[in-house]
Amino acid sequence: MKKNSCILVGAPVDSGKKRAGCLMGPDAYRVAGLTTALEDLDLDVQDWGNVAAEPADVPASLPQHIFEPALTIGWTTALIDATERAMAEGLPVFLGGDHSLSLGTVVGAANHAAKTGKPQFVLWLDAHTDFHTPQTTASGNMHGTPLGYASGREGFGGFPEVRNPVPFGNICFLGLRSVDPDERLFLQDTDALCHDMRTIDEKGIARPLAAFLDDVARAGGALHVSLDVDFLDPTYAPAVGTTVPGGATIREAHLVMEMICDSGLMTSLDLVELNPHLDERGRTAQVMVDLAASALGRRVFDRPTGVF
Ligand code: 6HN
Ligand code: MN
Ligand code: MN
Ligand code: MN
Repeated sequence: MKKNSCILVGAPVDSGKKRAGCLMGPDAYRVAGLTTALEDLDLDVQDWGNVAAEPADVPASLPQHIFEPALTIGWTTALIDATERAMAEGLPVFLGGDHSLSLGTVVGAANHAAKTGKPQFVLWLDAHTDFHTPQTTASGNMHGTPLGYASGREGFGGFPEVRNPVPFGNICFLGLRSVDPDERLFLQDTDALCHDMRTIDEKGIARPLAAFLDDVARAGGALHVSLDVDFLDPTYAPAVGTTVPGGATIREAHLVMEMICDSGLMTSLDLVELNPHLDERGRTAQVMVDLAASALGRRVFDRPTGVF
Protein backbone atom coordinates (compact mmCIF):
# COMPACT_ATOMS: atom_id res chain seq x y z
CA MET A 1 0.00 0.00 0.00
CA LYS A 2 1.29 3.48 -0.86
CA LYS A 3 2.31 5.38 2.26
CA ASN A 4 0.76 8.77 2.95
CA SER A 5 3.07 11.51 1.70
CA CYS A 6 3.99 14.39 3.92
CA ILE A 7 5.96 17.20 2.30
CA LEU A 8 8.14 19.53 4.34
CA VAL A 9 8.32 23.00 2.80
CA GLY A 10 10.75 25.42 4.47
CA ALA A 11 9.49 29.02 4.47
CA PRO A 12 12.19 31.14 6.18
CA VAL A 13 10.02 34.27 6.05
CA ASP A 14 11.26 37.07 8.31
CA SER A 15 9.79 40.13 6.62
CA GLY A 16 6.42 40.08 8.39
CA LYS A 17 7.58 41.97 11.50
CA LYS A 18 10.51 44.02 12.77
CA ARG A 19 12.15 41.57 15.19
CA ALA A 20 14.42 39.23 13.21
CA GLY A 21 15.00 35.53 13.80
CA CYS A 22 12.14 33.49 12.29
CA LEU A 23 14.32 32.84 9.23
CA MET A 24 16.11 30.23 11.37
CA GLY A 25 12.84 28.36 12.03
CA PRO A 26 13.01 25.75 9.24
CA ASP A 27 16.51 24.69 10.27
CA ALA A 28 15.51 24.53 13.94
CA TYR A 29 12.66 22.12 13.09
CA ARG A 30 15.02 19.96 11.05
CA VAL A 31 17.64 19.95 13.84
CA ALA A 32 14.91 19.05 16.35
CA GLY A 33 14.22 15.90 14.31
CA LEU A 34 10.97 16.61 12.48
CA THR A 35 11.73 14.26 9.57
CA THR A 36 12.51 11.28 11.80
CA ALA A 37 9.53 12.00 14.06
CA LEU A 38 7.21 11.79 11.04
CA GLU A 39 8.98 8.83 9.44
CA ASP A 40 8.46 6.97 12.72
CA LEU A 41 4.72 7.34 12.04
CA ASP A 42 5.18 5.35 8.83
CA LEU A 43 4.68 8.40 6.63
CA ASP A 44 6.58 8.95 3.39
CA VAL A 45 8.39 12.21 4.25
CA GLN A 46 9.83 14.38 1.49
CA ASP A 47 11.81 17.49 2.42
CA TRP A 48 11.57 19.95 -0.45
CA GLY A 49 14.11 22.30 1.18
CA ASN A 50 13.44 26.00 1.54
CA VAL A 51 11.39 28.23 -0.75
CA ALA A 52 13.13 31.47 -1.84
CA ALA A 53 11.58 34.83 -2.69
CA GLU A 54 12.43 37.87 -4.80
CA PRO A 55 11.39 41.39 -3.76
CA ALA A 56 8.44 42.60 -5.84
CA ASP A 57 7.22 46.04 -6.92
CA VAL A 58 5.23 47.92 -4.30
CA PRO A 59 2.35 50.11 -5.50
CA ALA A 60 1.91 53.62 -4.06
CA SER A 61 -1.54 52.54 -2.79
CA LEU A 62 0.04 50.47 0.00
CA PRO A 63 0.36 52.54 3.20
CA GLN A 64 3.85 53.87 3.93
CA HIS A 65 4.09 52.35 7.42
CA ILE A 66 4.01 48.76 6.13
CA PHE A 67 7.28 46.99 7.01
CA GLU A 68 9.21 45.30 4.13
CA PRO A 69 6.26 45.07 1.71
CA ALA A 70 8.42 44.21 -1.34
CA LEU A 71 9.75 41.04 0.24
CA THR A 72 6.42 40.01 1.75
CA ILE A 73 4.71 40.32 -1.64
CA GLY A 74 7.54 38.22 -3.10
CA TRP A 75 7.09 35.55 -0.41
CA THR A 76 3.34 35.47 -0.95
CA THR A 77 3.72 34.89 -4.67
CA ALA A 78 6.36 32.18 -4.16
CA LEU A 79 4.41 30.40 -1.42
CA ILE A 80 1.08 30.35 -3.27
CA ASP A 81 2.91 28.53 -6.05
CA ALA A 82 4.81 26.17 -3.69
CA THR A 83 1.60 25.36 -1.81
CA GLU A 84 -0.33 24.47 -4.93
CA ARG A 85 2.54 22.25 -6.13
CA ALA A 86 2.96 20.52 -2.76
CA MET A 87 -0.76 19.91 -2.30
CA ALA A 88 -0.87 18.06 -5.59
CA GLU A 89 1.66 15.57 -4.11
CA GLY A 90 0.65 15.14 -0.49
CA LEU A 91 0.08 16.93 2.79
CA PRO A 92 2.40 19.91 3.10
CA VAL A 93 3.85 20.99 6.45
CA PHE A 94 5.15 24.56 6.16
CA LEU A 95 8.14 25.27 8.38
CA GLY A 96 8.06 28.98 9.21
CA GLY A 97 8.97 31.62 9.21
CA ASP A 98 6.72 34.31 10.65
CA HIS A 99 2.95 34.26 10.22
CA SER A 100 3.04 36.43 7.07
CA LEU A 101 3.91 33.18 5.27
CA SER A 102 0.23 32.25 5.64
CA LEU A 103 -0.75 34.94 3.15
CA GLY A 104 0.72 32.45 0.68
CA THR A 105 -0.15 29.08 2.22
CA VAL A 106 -3.83 29.76 2.97
CA VAL A 107 -4.46 31.27 -0.46
CA GLY A 108 -2.52 28.44 -2.15
CA ALA A 109 -4.49 25.85 -0.17
CA ALA A 110 -7.80 27.51 -1.08
CA ASN A 111 -6.79 27.50 -4.77
CA HIS A 112 -6.05 23.77 -4.54
CA ALA A 113 -9.34 23.10 -2.74
CA ALA A 114 -11.24 25.00 -5.45
CA LYS A 115 -9.62 22.77 -8.10
CA THR A 116 -10.82 19.68 -6.25
CA GLY A 117 -14.29 21.14 -5.68
CA LYS A 118 -13.98 21.30 -1.88
CA PRO A 119 -14.75 24.27 0.37
CA GLN A 120 -11.69 25.51 2.28
CA PHE A 121 -11.79 25.71 6.09
CA VAL A 122 -9.10 27.20 8.35
CA LEU A 123 -8.30 26.45 11.99
CA TRP A 124 -6.23 29.32 13.47
CA LEU A 125 -4.41 28.35 16.67
CA ASP A 126 -3.07 31.68 17.90
CA ALA A 127 -3.27 34.31 20.63
CA HIS A 128 -4.07 36.77 17.80
CA THR A 129 -6.65 36.88 15.02
CA ASP A 130 -4.25 38.18 12.33
CA PHE A 131 -7.20 39.78 10.53
CA HIS A 132 -5.77 43.21 9.76
CA THR A 133 -5.48 44.87 6.37
CA PRO A 134 -2.54 47.12 5.44
CA GLN A 135 -4.87 50.04 6.28
CA THR A 136 -5.95 48.85 9.75
CA THR A 137 -2.63 47.53 11.12
CA ALA A 138 -1.09 49.98 13.58
CA SER A 139 2.21 48.10 13.80
CA GLY A 140 2.69 47.85 10.01
CA ASN A 141 3.70 44.21 10.55
CA MET A 142 2.20 41.97 7.86
CA HIS A 143 2.25 38.89 10.15
CA GLY A 144 -0.91 40.43 11.63
CA THR A 145 -2.75 40.30 8.26
CA PRO A 146 -2.80 36.79 6.69
CA LEU A 147 -6.48 36.05 7.37
CA GLY A 148 -7.53 39.55 6.33
CA TYR A 149 -5.90 38.79 2.99
CA ALA A 150 -7.02 35.17 2.56
CA SER A 151 -10.64 36.03 3.41
CA GLY A 152 -10.68 38.61 0.64
CA ARG A 153 -10.56 41.90 2.56
CA GLU A 154 -9.61 44.89 0.42
CA GLY A 155 -6.44 46.96 0.54
CA PHE A 156 -3.75 44.44 -0.35
CA GLY A 157 -2.61 46.30 -3.50
CA GLY A 158 0.48 44.70 -5.06
CA PHE A 159 -0.26 41.26 -3.58
CA PRO A 160 -1.51 38.48 -5.86
CA GLU A 161 -5.27 38.52 -6.46
CA VAL A 162 -7.19 36.25 -4.05
CA ARG A 163 -9.25 34.10 -6.45
CA ASN A 164 -10.80 31.85 -3.80
CA PRO A 165 -11.40 33.85 -0.62
CA VAL A 166 -12.04 31.75 2.48
CA PRO A 167 -15.57 32.51 3.78
CA PHE A 168 -15.51 34.06 7.28
CA GLY A 169 -17.81 31.32 8.56
CA ASN A 170 -15.22 28.68 7.55
CA ILE A 171 -12.62 30.15 9.92
CA CYS A 172 -12.28 28.97 13.52
CA PHE A 173 -10.00 30.64 16.08
CA LEU A 174 -8.85 28.88 19.22
CA GLY A 175 -6.74 30.47 21.95
CA LEU A 176 -7.47 34.18 21.41
CA ARG A 177 -6.30 36.64 24.04
CA SER A 178 -4.90 39.62 22.11
CA VAL A 179 -7.26 41.09 19.53
CA ASP A 180 -6.86 44.69 18.33
CA PRO A 181 -9.94 46.98 18.37
CA ASP A 182 -10.19 47.14 14.55
CA GLU A 183 -10.00 43.36 14.23
CA ARG A 184 -12.61 42.88 16.93
CA LEU A 185 -15.00 45.40 15.36
CA PHE A 186 -14.71 43.70 11.99
CA LEU A 187 -14.95 40.11 13.24
CA GLN A 188 -17.96 40.81 15.45
CA ASP A 189 -20.02 41.40 12.30
CA THR A 190 -18.96 38.13 10.68
CA ASP A 191 -19.83 34.50 11.37
CA ALA A 192 -16.18 33.55 12.05
CA LEU A 193 -15.93 31.24 15.09
CA CYS A 194 -13.90 33.22 17.64
CA HIS A 195 -13.02 31.11 20.70
CA ASP A 196 -11.00 33.06 23.24
CA MET A 197 -9.19 31.62 26.27
CA ARG A 198 -12.22 32.30 28.44
CA THR A 199 -14.30 29.94 26.27
CA ILE A 200 -11.59 27.30 26.64
CA ASP A 201 -11.47 27.81 30.42
CA GLU A 202 -15.24 27.48 30.66
CA LYS A 203 -15.97 24.72 28.14
CA GLY A 204 -12.65 22.98 27.71
CA ILE A 205 -10.86 22.97 24.37
CA ALA A 206 -12.41 19.75 22.99
CA ARG A 207 -16.02 20.90 22.68
CA PRO A 208 -15.57 23.99 20.47
CA LEU A 209 -13.02 22.13 18.35
CA ALA A 210 -15.25 19.07 17.92
CA ALA A 211 -18.13 21.29 16.78
CA PHE A 212 -15.92 22.93 14.16
CA LEU A 213 -14.50 19.62 12.92
CA ASP A 214 -18.08 18.38 12.54
CA ASP A 215 -18.85 21.43 10.37
CA VAL A 216 -15.84 20.71 8.17
CA ALA A 217 -16.76 17.03 7.84
CA ARG A 218 -20.41 17.79 7.01
CA ALA A 219 -19.32 20.21 4.28
CA GLY A 220 -16.78 17.74 2.86
CA GLY A 221 -14.18 20.48 3.33
CA ALA A 222 -10.40 20.75 3.15
CA LEU A 223 -8.83 21.90 6.42
CA HIS A 224 -5.79 24.13 6.71
CA VAL A 225 -4.36 24.29 10.24
CA SER A 226 -2.13 27.21 11.21
CA LEU A 227 -0.25 26.74 14.48
CA ASP A 228 1.34 29.93 15.85
CA VAL A 229 3.87 29.33 18.66
CA ASP A 230 2.05 31.95 20.75
CA PHE A 231 -1.08 29.75 20.87
CA LEU A 232 0.85 28.07 23.67
CA ASP A 233 1.50 29.68 27.00
CA PRO A 234 4.99 31.27 27.02
CA THR A 235 6.02 29.03 29.94
CA TYR A 236 6.02 26.10 27.50
CA ALA A 237 6.98 27.98 24.35
CA PRO A 238 9.20 31.00 25.00
CA ALA A 239 10.71 31.26 21.48
CA VAL A 240 8.31 33.80 19.99
CA GLY A 241 8.42 37.59 19.65
CA THR A 242 4.77 38.16 20.59
CA THR A 243 4.38 36.28 23.89
CA VAL A 244 1.00 36.70 25.59
CA PRO A 245 0.48 35.12 29.03
CA GLY A 246 -2.48 32.83 29.63
CA GLY A 247 -2.14 30.56 26.60
CA ALA A 248 -2.89 26.91 25.93
CA THR A 249 -1.13 24.23 27.96
CA ILE A 250 0.91 21.45 26.39
CA ARG A 251 -1.91 18.98 27.04
CA GLU A 252 -4.57 21.23 25.52
CA ALA A 253 -2.39 21.71 22.44
CA HIS A 254 -1.76 17.96 22.07
CA LEU A 255 -5.47 17.22 22.45
CA VAL A 256 -6.19 19.66 19.63
CA MET A 257 -3.62 17.97 17.42
CA GLU A 258 -4.85 14.47 18.30
CA MET A 259 -8.47 15.40 17.53
CA ILE A 260 -7.41 16.97 14.22
CA CYS A 261 -5.63 13.74 13.33
CA ASP A 262 -8.58 11.55 14.35
CA SER A 263 -10.86 13.67 12.15
CA GLY A 264 -8.79 12.81 9.08
CA LEU A 265 -9.67 16.25 7.71
CA MET A 266 -6.36 18.15 7.77
CA THR A 267 -4.94 18.80 4.31
CA SER A 268 -2.15 21.31 5.14
CA LEU A 269 -0.33 22.58 8.24
CA ASP A 270 1.67 25.73 9.09
CA LEU A 271 4.19 25.82 11.95
CA VAL A 272 4.80 29.54 12.39
CA GLU A 273 6.44 32.28 14.45
CA LEU A 274 9.21 30.15 15.99
CA ASN A 275 12.16 32.48 16.66
CA PRO A 276 15.10 30.19 17.54
CA HIS A 277 17.11 33.22 18.70
CA LEU A 278 14.67 33.50 21.63
CA ASP A 279 14.58 29.77 22.47
CA GLU A 280 15.97 27.97 25.51
CA ARG A 281 18.04 24.92 24.54
CA GLY A 282 15.71 24.24 21.60
CA ARG A 283 12.72 23.40 23.77
CA THR A 284 10.15 25.41 21.82
CA ALA A 285 11.26 23.83 18.54
CA GLN A 286 10.90 20.43 20.20
CA VAL A 287 7.38 21.21 21.45
CA MET A 288 6.34 22.25 17.93
CA VAL A 289 7.84 19.07 16.43
CA ASP A 290 5.98 16.96 18.99
CA LEU A 291 2.71 18.78 18.23
CA ALA A 292 3.18 18.21 14.49
CA ALA A 293 3.76 14.51 15.23
CA SER A 294 0.50 14.37 17.22
CA ALA A 295 -1.36 16.00 14.33
CA LEU A 296 0.03 13.36 11.99
CA GLY A 297 -0.63 10.27 14.06
CA ARG A 298 1.66 9.90 17.09
CA ARG A 299 -0.22 8.19 19.92
CA VAL A 300 0.51 6.59 23.27
CA PHE A 301 -2.36 4.13 22.73
CA ASP A 302 -4.76 3.82 19.84
CA ARG A 303 -8.36 4.37 20.83
CA PRO A 304 -11.70 4.51 19.06
CA THR A 305 -12.48 7.81 17.38
CA GLY A 306 -15.65 9.78 17.97
CA VAL A 307 -15.28 9.84 21.75
CA PHE A 308 -16.33 13.48 21.93
N1 6HN B 1 0.89 36.97 14.83
N2 6HN B 1 -2.21 42.44 16.30
C1 6HN B 1 -0.78 42.72 16.43
C2 6HN B 1 -0.29 43.45 15.19
O1 6HN B 1 0.83 43.94 15.20
O2 6HN B 1 -1.03 43.52 14.22
C3 6HN B 1 0.00 41.44 16.68
C4 6HN B 1 0.07 40.51 15.51
C5 6HN B 1 0.71 39.19 15.86
C6 6HN B 1 0.94 38.40 14.63
O3 6HN B 1 0.26 36.42 15.73
O4 6HN B 1 1.40 36.20 13.97
MN1 MN C 1 -5.06 17.15 -3.01
MN1 MN D 1 -0.22 34.63 14.28
MN1 MN E 1 0.18 35.19 17.41
